Amino acid sequence: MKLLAAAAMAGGLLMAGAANAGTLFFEDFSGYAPATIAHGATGQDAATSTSGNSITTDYSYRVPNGQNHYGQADSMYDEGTWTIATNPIDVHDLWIDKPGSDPFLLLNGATNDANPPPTAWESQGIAVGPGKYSYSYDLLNLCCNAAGPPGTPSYLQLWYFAPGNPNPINIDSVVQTSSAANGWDHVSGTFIVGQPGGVIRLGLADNSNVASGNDFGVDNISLASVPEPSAWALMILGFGGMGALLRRQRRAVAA
Ligand SMILES: [Ca+2]
Ligand SMILES: [Ca+2]
Repeated sequence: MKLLAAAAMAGGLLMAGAANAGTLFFEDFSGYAPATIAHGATGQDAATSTSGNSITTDYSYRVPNGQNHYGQADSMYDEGTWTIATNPIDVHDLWIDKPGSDPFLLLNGATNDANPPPTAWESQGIAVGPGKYSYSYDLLNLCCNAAGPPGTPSYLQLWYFAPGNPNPINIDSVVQTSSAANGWDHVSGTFIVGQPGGVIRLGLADNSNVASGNDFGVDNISLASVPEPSAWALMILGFGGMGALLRRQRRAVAA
């Protein structure tokens, strides 16, 4: 019976370990209604989706309604603008024509080279404990403007805020040098949150101050916890305990 109790406890620990390993945040930009987003607001825009996720940004919102030429009210020719749409050419006639029905975040990177640069996208607060986390997102080059410098590098920065620290902590930097707009790049990595954990926010900025070639599509932003080695050790011990119990039971039946 003692062994049974030990196996049950190991099983419980196994369950706890599995529950900790999971997605904490996911944004696919499918739950936002353009009509509810303040139109033309300059800086500090905010929007909430039906999923409960929210966006804050220093960029200015544009309605994805097909006005895609310079001088039209809702085109994204202005630097530092954002929208959620399914086809980039609907808001900028030099951007790629990518017919589809999956909405994603479109950013015309700001040329403001303030340090830190203006926030292009930032999530709501996400409560976390200390530990290791993984993130990933999909990145699409919307450009390229034939009049821009060939191969202009563009940078997107992902960051988080640690408790009590007003300064963003950078967790990745992505450089895009492609002058041809093609498929999605999948970007991923891990980072550590120290004691005592707290509330973090994920964000994106454009670190390039060149107007042509800093235009991005972003989708499927994800944050997940990564089990610690100690958690894995407990899970392996749990499997070992279950194995020992099964072996003992088999011997008991044979006898
Ligand atoms: Ca999407
Ligand atoms: Ca641009």
